[in-house]
Amino acid sequence: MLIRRPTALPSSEITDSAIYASRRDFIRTLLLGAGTAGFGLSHGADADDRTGQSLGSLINSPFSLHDDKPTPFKSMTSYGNFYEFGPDKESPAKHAHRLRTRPWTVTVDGEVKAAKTFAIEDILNWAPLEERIYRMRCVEGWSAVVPWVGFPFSELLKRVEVTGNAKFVEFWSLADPEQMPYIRLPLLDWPYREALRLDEARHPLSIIAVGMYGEVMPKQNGAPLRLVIPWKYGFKGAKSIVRIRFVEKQPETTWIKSSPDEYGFYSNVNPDVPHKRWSQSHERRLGEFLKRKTLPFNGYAEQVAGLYAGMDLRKNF
Ligand SMILES: Nc1nc2c(c(=O)[nH]1)N[C@H]1C(S)=C(S)[C@@H](COP(=O)(O)O)O[C@H]1N2
Ligand SMILES: [Mo]
Repeated sequence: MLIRRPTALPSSEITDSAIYASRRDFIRTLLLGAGTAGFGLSHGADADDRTGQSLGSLINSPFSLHDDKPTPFKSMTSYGNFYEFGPDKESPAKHAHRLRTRPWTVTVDGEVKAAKTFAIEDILNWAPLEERIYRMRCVEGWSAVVPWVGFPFSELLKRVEVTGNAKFVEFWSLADPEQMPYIRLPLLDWPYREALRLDEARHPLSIIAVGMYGEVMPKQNGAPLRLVIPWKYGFKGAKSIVRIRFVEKQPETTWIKSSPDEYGFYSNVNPDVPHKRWSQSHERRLGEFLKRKTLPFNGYAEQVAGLYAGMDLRKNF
């Protein structure tokens, strides 16, 4: 997500987006003071922090892409968004070491017959872990190819009984000011919350990721478990999830609450629908120089376009 301070304008990141005309944005950027950095060039202090914890043998997923080469591990761990650890792209790598990932539980409640709380150790045994090489596209214009490790979200649905009222599912991230220093600032409406329509969550491409590059998830990427929805902008993938709630009505999410005219509920990657402040037609892969064309549904149209049949994707952006 992009919250930009005025001095950061000469961004090598997304030239198209370096327009922030409205007074409201200006004030917001002053308040929030986010910075930007060159693509794949700058690395946080703790950048080379492989977790070194293997996840054992992994199943190769038929959903993996093999045409693009994965983004270097170091780029994926040193450049990213995790506002609980600060608004700069380098903040997560600097501060996420403060996150404690054990003990860790995930509570599943809302429109379920009985609420349940699962320990991470059990979740890791739900299903054989798969390697899923996915494209990822951030709403701000950068992209990556990431070998995630995880299992389909639908594994959860085998373990809770959702009621007939459940139409949407919310994902809540941890919000602990002791571990996450920026929770004390009103950068966003904490805890970070995202949501999907239930049929989107059930889609076989939707995964809960517990690792990447064959290893336990680095803290800055959302340890110990996060959501990955490859056809949507990256912000839909809530990190460090502690609560999953099934609900009847379309929920309010963190970014929509922060800026409803800029971030939509669906946020399917769409090169034809610009963000309010910049084009979405192209993207820059982390570690690369030339931009490439952004693909509808981030290249997953064949698999997911049917979920949105008959919907106006400009209105439902
Ligand atoms: N809890 C939480 N989850 C989050 C974010 C965040 O700030 N907090 N940022 C989102 C955004 S904007 C992006 S692009 C991705 C980045 O994931 P990555 O750092 O693994 O690339 O995480 C998403 N999940
Ligand atoms: Mo993002």
